[in-house]
Amino acid sequence: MVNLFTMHLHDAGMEPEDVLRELSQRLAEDSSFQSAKILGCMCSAPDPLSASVFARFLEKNAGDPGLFPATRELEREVIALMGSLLAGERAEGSLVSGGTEANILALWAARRRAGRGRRQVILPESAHYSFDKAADLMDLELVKIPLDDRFQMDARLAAQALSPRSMAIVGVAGSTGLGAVDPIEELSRLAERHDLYLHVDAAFGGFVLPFLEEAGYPSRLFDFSLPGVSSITIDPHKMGRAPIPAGCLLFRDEGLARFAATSVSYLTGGEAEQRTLIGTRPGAAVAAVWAALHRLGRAGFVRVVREAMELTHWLAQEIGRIPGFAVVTEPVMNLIGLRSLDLGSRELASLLRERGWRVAVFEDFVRIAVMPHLSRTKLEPFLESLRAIAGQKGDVSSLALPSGRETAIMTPKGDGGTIGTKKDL
Ligand code: 0PR
Repeated sequence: MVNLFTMHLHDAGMEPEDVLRELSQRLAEDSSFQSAKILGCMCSAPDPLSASVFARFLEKNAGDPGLFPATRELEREVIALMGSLLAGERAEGSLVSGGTEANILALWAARRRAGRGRRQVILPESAHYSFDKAADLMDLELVKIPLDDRFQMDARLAAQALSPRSMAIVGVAGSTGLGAVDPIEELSRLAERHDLYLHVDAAFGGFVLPFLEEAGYPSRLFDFSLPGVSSITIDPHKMGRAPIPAGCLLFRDEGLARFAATSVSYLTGGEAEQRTLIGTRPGAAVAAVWAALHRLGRAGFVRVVREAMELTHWLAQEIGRIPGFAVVTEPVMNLIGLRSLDLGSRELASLLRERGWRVAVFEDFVRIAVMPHLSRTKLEPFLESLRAIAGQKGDVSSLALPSGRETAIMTPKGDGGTIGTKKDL
């Protein structure tokens, strides 16, 4: 282990082969998607073409369209393509670093739209912690709405929570823990009725829901076909097969997108408008997403989703056969909440970790993200590990679940909020 306190730059600079040797040795200690031991992560090994495209266009800066107009053009196409997936023919937006940035940007636009005095955001308890960051940054008041027995935001309670201070509603289409989809149709009606900004976080679900029906599974309405939806987060670096970093925020139309704009006058090309939080952005990510979308095409994404869903249902069924284990709820997309009756989720995760498996840990369950780097052959040994753990712990057959819980153990301390009293707007 290097002593970080005494570290300093190498006097003469190292030889390239020494740099590479050391990096390969050291980074080999990380988990890899190839090992297929990563079970809890919403990212996957990217599409190989998309990855090589990223490496090829490293010097492009999507933050300076005057210098890189062709990159800007590609980005507009990528936005149009993703817009078309989400029924947003007039969608505008930007590629960003990921779901966190997209969600912060959405609430920033919502705040600018609302003007002074309206700072309250209604969102489900299952919302990703990026909204806590956004609230802290912008001094917003979050009102977290409990989930129903299907782990979806209770729309009736959301309606009751509205107040004259409300500025936005957030719905999740593919929750971080279980992939649950909030009742976006009802939220859309609420947003329209009360002139509220409605942001849909489909960071994960955005590349799953549009293909589910064609893949043979039921889907849900969550996109711009619902008139109240103002913006959508959809992350190419999750189910979109693109390398990290690639997130995306789409606005319904130009009018809404302008709430995220900052004008910059001195960049190459003169007066320009930026619609992102960060300035310098990887144009390589734009090219990589363009490559993934074109390479896979609709058929490719349907295949990815169909394979992931088949594997998910198979795994859920196999888990159900192991005494003492169960899935928290019937999978909606390719995420499984795995629960042990007699072990806490942390304990279960650490027993799995001892056997090499990496899962995400929530309060009541561990999450398995059935991503494209997994297959039946690769998951059989995982089931063996579960059977071994079940054998150690003895048989337990029934399962009682507290309803409506999807709380991440690591939820940061935000000032949260309580359900407001019903007030007419
Ligand atoms: N919205 C939802 C619904 C998410 O699940 C996530 C992250 C985000 C927004 C934020 O996305 P970024 O992390 O791209 O900013 N969901 C994953 C999670 O928290 C992120 C992740 C992915 C974490 C891979 C670890 C990992 O190895 O589980």
